[in-house]
Amino acid sequence: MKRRQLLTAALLGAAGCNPEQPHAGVLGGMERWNDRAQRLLFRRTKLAPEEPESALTRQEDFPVYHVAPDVPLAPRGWRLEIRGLCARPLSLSLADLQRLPQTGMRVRHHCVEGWSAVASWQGVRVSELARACGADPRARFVEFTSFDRPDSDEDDESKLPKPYSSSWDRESADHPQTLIAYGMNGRPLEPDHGAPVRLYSAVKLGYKCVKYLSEIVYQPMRTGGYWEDQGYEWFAGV
Ligand SMILES: Nc1nc2c(c(=O)[nH]1)N[C@H]1C(S)=C(S)[C@@H](COP(=O)(O)O)O[C@H]1N2
Ligand SMILES: [Mo]
Repeated sequence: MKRRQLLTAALLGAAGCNPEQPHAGVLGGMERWNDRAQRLLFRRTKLAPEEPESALTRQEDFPVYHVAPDVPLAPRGWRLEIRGLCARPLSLSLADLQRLPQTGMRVRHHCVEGWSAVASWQGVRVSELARACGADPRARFVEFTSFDRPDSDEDDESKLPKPYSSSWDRESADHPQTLIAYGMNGRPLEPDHGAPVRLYSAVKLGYKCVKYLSEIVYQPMRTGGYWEDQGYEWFAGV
């Protein structure tokens, strides 16, 4: 087993979760209750602290994660698709995203595996994209999907493992410190960290911040995600 899988197994063991049925039974019920409580407590205007420049982690010391065996590279003609419950579905190139109002923040990243690191991030707010596509208020959830996919010998397209993804509550997605980031530490986002663009937020744990982003879907119901489907907490607020 890889280190990540071992840690996952340890965490699931400690939490008493059954990885086969992460949302079933008493623990599943407790988790849904906990999600609701966290959503109620979450304040969309409360900002996470900005870190001083001196706290920046050296780029080469910022850990790198992807589920694909090699660094995922954007497919030719990559665009970010925005669809679902919205008035004007969008298909945006990197240049299109860079023409939208830019926001920056220098914040600390928190991974459930216990490490944290600081970088500055440049990009466009998800709330800005919600405005641009006319996202419906009935879309209480947003799903972010990547082109980062675990390895498989499967030839049948329909049986391939699902790409890395995560679904969010709309409040957290629309938080002012939730960005579609195309820059890290003032330079174009590198393939290691999710190029061409990634989701990045100061209000969620690392695994909610989908790298190698390909699609944003506004939806009326909550779905899971790569780690969420394996028993990790769904709300995962910082
Ligand atoms: N597509 C994709 N996004 C991902 C992951 C991943 O494996 N694939 N790992 C997540 C986890 S667990 C963390 S902590 C952060 C790590 O971001 P980094 O690789 O830039 O440090 O990305 C998150 N987003
Ligand atoms: Mo993580």
